[in-house]
Amino acid sequence: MRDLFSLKGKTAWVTGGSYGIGFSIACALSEAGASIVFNDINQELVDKGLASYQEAGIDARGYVCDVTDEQAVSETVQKIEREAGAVDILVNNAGIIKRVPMIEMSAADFRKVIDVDLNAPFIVAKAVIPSMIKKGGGKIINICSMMSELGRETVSAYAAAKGGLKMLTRNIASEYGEYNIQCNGIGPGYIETPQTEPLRQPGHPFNSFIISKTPAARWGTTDDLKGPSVFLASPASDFVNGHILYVDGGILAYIGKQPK
Ligand code: NAP
Ligand code: GCO
Repeated sequence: MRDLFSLKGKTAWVTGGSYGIGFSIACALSEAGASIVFNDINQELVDKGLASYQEAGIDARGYVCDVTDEQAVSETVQKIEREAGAVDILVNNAGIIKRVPMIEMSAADFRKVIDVDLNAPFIVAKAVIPSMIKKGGGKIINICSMMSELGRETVSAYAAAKGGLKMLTRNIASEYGEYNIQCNGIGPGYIETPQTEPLRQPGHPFNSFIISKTPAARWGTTDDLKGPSVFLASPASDFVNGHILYVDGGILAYIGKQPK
């Protein structure tokens, strides 16, 4: 049973893995035996990430790469393959959000969110799949969202991107499953990271709202994503494909706490 969850000898690339959810997932994959590579958008963040990995006892490799830049991604894949070996496990984690009422949002801002949250996972997956096919298989985990299923005010671009990422996940599973590539998604609920910090400010109404919509009656932590990530990255999920695993404390199953 232990071997089912072992990532020994595997190379895992976590995009945007300097901190937040990506960093936590990378630590979990490392604990399961994988070698970790990550990228971030500038050297300062990569250096910050390298220091954090070192502090966690992980000998990670970091690369400066904007995941929306197809040329940069292609060059980074070549560097990773030379220095760390071909990517066995890809976690498309890098993402942004812009919270703006839709009719006030510029088309440029809408496009930027789509570019990072949907186009980039396509670009990076496209870059690593050929080597996965040559190696006889691989694992792709796309970090989706509650907004892959639900909408809410001010997140139109993000919801459109994450809804699209759900279907891109299913399509990669459909198109490359015959090469022993499993492509699944993780849909985190509301997690305590820099991305949600604005929503968690003291007195922000969203905080009590989320608690009322979550059966677990708490915000998630990045630790909550560790087990599901190892599962989807390991042989334990070799017959799981095109699935979005929601790690949301039950939000999607719950109408919300009844007013007393
Ligand atoms: P975060 O704290 O904002 O971290 C996102 C990471 O992605 C950062 O390291 C960021 O670097 C990097 N990144 C952004 N644009 C990039 C680009 N073009 N190229 C390379 N790296 C880039 O976010 P998070 O909360 O950890 O979320 C990580 C993923 O989980 C995202 O896809 C997010 O949509 C998703 N998610 C988050 C939650 C939540 O509640 N937090 C829930 C569901 C899903 P910079 O610092 O330079 O921007
Ligand atoms: C928001 C939040 C959410 C979370 C996450 C939920 O503004 O609604 O940022 O989008 O980040 O995606 O799963």
